[in-house]
Amino acid sequence: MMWRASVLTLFPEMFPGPLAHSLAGRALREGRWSLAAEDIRAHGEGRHRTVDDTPFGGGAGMVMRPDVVDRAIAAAVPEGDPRPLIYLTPRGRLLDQALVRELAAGPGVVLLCGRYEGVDQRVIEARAMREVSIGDYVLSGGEVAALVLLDACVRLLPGVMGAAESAEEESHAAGLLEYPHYTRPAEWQGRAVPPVLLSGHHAEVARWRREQAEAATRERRPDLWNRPRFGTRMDAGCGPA
Ligand code: 6GU
Repeated sequence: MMWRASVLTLFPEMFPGPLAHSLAGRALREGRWSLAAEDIRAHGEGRHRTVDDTPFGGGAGMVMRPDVVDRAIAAAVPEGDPRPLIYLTPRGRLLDQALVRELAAGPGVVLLCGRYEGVDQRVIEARAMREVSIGDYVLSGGEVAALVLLDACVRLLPGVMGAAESAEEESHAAGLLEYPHYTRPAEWQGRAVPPVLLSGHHAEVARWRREQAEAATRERRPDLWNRPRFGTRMDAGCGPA
């Protein structure tokens, strides 16, 4: 079965957007995944197709109505659809490569993009949505976050990516940042490529890359560096049975 994505949004014209290009776009044309955008506005209330209202308890901004959002979901998702329903919100759990792998391995996703101050919490609970954030900063809506999540999932689908990128994936999955990359010319604006990369000593190249990856991770991402990493001698016997 094809991996299927449905996106509920007030801005359906933002999809597929960048996902029509490059790797994801080719995979979309090849039928390795599908994308459907559902316009939440089509399920709005009254002649003006109202989708939002002022927050109970007061405060700034507008909140998307639960009845409107629920109708949009009902229109986009048949009864018994096995796909997880994900609400993209800065209140959600952080998206990481483990969640990306889990979602890519399943039947697809249904993504709800909020605008304004957010979505009425009752429809989030009633539909048992998973709340997901892509990072600790605030976007103007969930659409760009949905594009990020889809890009990360689609590149893992069978047949989408080449062998080179597959190998690269393993570095980050192992909890390390990538080593730096170099290509021709061997000298550029007085800057030489690290000589070990021109030496032809494969074991030394591998050791140098490992050291570079570890140094970058230690300096830039102490949160990753201080996390238990499997496949290192330090944690021998501490991994899953
Ligand atoms: Cl999922 N939505 C919005 N609006 N802002 C975000 C986000 C999501 N993730 C990080 N910032």
